Amino acid sequence: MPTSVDSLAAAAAEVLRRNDTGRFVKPAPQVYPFQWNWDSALVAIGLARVDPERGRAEVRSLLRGRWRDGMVPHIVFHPQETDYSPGPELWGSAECPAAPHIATSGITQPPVLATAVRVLHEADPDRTFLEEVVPALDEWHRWLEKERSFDASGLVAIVHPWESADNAPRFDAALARIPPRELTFTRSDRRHLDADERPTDLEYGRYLAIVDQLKEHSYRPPSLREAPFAYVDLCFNSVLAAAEEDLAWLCAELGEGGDRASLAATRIRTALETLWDEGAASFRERDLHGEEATTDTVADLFPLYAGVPDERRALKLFAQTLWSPERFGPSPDAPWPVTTVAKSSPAYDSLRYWRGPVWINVNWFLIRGLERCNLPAEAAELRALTLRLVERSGFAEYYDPSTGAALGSGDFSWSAALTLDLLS
Ligand code: 2M8
Repeated sequence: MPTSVDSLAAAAAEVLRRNDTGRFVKPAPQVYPFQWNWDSALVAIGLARVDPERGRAEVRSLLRGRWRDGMVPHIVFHPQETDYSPGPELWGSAECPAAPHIATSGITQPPVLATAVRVLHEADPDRTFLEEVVPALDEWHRWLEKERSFDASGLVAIVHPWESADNAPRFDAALARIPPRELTFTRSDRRHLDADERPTDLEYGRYLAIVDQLKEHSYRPPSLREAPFAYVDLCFNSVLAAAEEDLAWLCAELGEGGDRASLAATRIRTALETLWDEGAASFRERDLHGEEATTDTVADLFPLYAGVPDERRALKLFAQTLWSPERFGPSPDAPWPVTTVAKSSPAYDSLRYWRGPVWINVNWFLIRGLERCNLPAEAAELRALTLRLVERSGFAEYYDPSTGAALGSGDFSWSAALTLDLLS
């Protein structure tokens, strides 16, 4: 494993080169052979540090999968790869009126893209590129406003766990209401990864049942109340608030009014502020269909990333929640932060995917959030531990908080990309 900053950066850049299909950077060498939405945006943020032109190509490539109504899909099935199930056949996007020519999924993912475009522009200004992509970013954000808001607060709902950290226990109660459908294919993740580190078949059956129901309406449910799953995810909303601000910034660069984006950002941030829970020292999210949401997942801390808490709340959230040894922070038996589920939660599992392990993208969002909320020393501490983890165990998809061992896929693109950003 590389030990110096230079060799760590070189190894990270090499992972991105190896995962580059020529058309897009795949999230991982084998497990994820297509183009995923927030993976590509995070990859572009890393590429901004080493090869901005390639970063711009990544953004263009993702936007090729854009739907006519503005949605940027969660997966673009560029045709040359097939070793992934469920693949394009599950979604049948060709049957949907708004779909593009290229096969895609019918749902979206956290909108990090405007932030990636801003990072690219700050690293290597390119006005022509902004003129090309800013209208598409604006349309996507407008689509979210139109299709996914459910009241005047500006908050939006996701309609499938795949639109966020899919297997997180915060979705368990909502998912329990969905009768699973039978799996009629062999899961490709099982060919590459240990079953203990991935969602169960029962969860997959429910994910597929939601897709079946959404597909009946070409993935545009008549209303969120009628969608089988509708959840006000704090990760998604915080990413959107920051992305709207970044979009407003990009519009200003172009000399255009970014008023809609800037107003949207303020509205979402104000709404997030009201979700603060003083007793829990964190934010609280909710299931739109009224079930009690499972709390104590790392999404509760995401409003930090959007700069929502004032200094007092941010400090309290850090001391009592993010860095608390019983909850998300380092402890003698689990020294690697930040866990994706609080260790005190009965749902905590140090091995399984989004149900406990440490993720580099989550740490990256929180580091930016701590910086933004005026906690630079705390941000530096988390950054140092994150880089130490990567140095020790490589660019894994996720990590065991107790041992620091690599879990999921190796050579994971966003872990490499965000390492480049953290080093810069
Ligand atoms: C994971 O999701 C896919 C389904 O979309 C899967 O489990 O096969 C999630 O971690 C998701 O957030 C991520 O974008 C994707 C690719 O890395 O993998």
